[in-house]
Amino acid sequence: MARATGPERRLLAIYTGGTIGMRSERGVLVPGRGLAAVLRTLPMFHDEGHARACGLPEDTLVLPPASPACPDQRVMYTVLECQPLFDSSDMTITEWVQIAQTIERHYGQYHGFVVIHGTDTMAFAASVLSFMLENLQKTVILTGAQVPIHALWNDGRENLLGALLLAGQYVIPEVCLFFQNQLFRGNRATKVDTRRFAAFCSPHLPPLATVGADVTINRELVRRVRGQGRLVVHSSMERDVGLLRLYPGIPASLVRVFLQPPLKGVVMETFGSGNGPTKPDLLQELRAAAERGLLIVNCTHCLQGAVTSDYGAGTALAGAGTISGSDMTSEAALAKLSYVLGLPGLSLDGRKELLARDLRGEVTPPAVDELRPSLRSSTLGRGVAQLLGLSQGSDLSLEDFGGQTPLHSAARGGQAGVVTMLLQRGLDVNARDKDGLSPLLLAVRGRHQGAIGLLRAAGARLSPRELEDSGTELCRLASRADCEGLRAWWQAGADLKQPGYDGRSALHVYLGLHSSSRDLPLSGSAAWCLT
Ligand code: ASN
Repeated sequence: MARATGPERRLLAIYTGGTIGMRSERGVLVPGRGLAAVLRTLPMFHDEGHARACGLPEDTLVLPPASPACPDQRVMYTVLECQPLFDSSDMTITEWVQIAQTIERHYGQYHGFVVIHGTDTMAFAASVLSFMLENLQKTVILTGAQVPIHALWNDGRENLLGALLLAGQYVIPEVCLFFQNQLFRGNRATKVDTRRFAAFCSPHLPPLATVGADVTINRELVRRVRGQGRLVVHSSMERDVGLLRLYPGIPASLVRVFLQPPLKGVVMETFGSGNGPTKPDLLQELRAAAERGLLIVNCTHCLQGAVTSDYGAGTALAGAGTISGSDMTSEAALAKLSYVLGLPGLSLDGRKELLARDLRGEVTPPAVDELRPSLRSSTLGRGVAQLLGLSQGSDLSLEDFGGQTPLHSAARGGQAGVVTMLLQRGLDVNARDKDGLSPLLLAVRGRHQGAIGLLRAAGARLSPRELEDSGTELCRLASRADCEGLRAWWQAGADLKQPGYDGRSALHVYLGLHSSSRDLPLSGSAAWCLT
């Protein structure tokens, strides 16, 4: 994840409908045309003077500068109004495929994409788009509103402006959903309120970013682009998928009817941690459907928590051939089914295997020991156990599913003693996990001076990629006079004079806020580095 560079960022805003642009007709809200014309009249959405001075084309809007210090950094955007516009209750896979194809057609022309969408099915849309868009290297943000943008008191302006600013200023290569100052991973979000402006939540993953006086990006949560593969749009999503919510006493005959062909996959919402009735006739219907090849994914109807194998009433469903949906939202599970069933040439087992895997960050992968019983429970625990001789002869450089070694865990936890032992055992001090992160970076984030010192003494170096964003991070720390944070970076070898995204170094930022460098609350090495 990087802060976008360059003075001009170009976005495409795809307006599909939803409350944000709705008008009241005969007492009810219906989709309204002409959103771009409305935005043009609102100074927060369009700087007419700048547009004239630059001779921007008629269809291009430009935001005022986000920071007065950088008047040349502008987010320009074009609103593409779909025809027809929808209340999102009418959106289907067909419309979402069209959105994905629109992004594909314009992928080279724009730095990022905002999809303006109704909120009712926005979590479905974001989930489907996350699977359709493979190798995404640009930011895609869905947003909308609970109240139309024309209303005096509304959430549409804030939501749309936030989405444009985030997509324009940051490269977050995911399909995201922005609402009420929070940027969620799209396939982790769900709508939880019909009226409140905080309409969405993400029960199993914290926001990727939050917007207040500052923008805080949770970098460690943002998925990394793997390789340089070009964007692939999977348009062949399976439409014959369904959602069945169990309720106490649901008759087996009803389940039988629901599971009939042409249905090829179903998300079954179950009780609690994935439990359901254990009536033999109902289990028999599920078993028969699974045996003819219907994919049945078990998702809990609870907002929080995952499907487990704690209860007989849950294992009975697994025994009937259902697949655990773990902590996926039903929206994500349905989209994933549609995607997996749409992939050509896979065996039934191949599809089941894909359903169980984390493909787009939609599910929390099972703990290492659940999948590899021979390994100890956590990376750190494993490393320590091995050091204590509990598993003599095993490989200390074993990685977990994120590619992290025991040294990563020890560094993240600031366990100086364990770091020392692991280094003595010859673990690679510069090992990178699947996101390219080293133990040293994790120690810096945790501000563990002891661990940083040990790792540095053993030859640890921050990679150019890890340093990529450090200028901006250092400026942020300097703006808060965060001596401890700056010292951790300095100790790890970062150049504190490195410019941030707007060309200013941590020192510039600090001096801009405090009249004299003599006021620096930074002591010792960090102060020396800045001055
Ligand atoms: N019914 C509207 C829609 O989903 C709700 C909204 O956008 N707030 O299009």
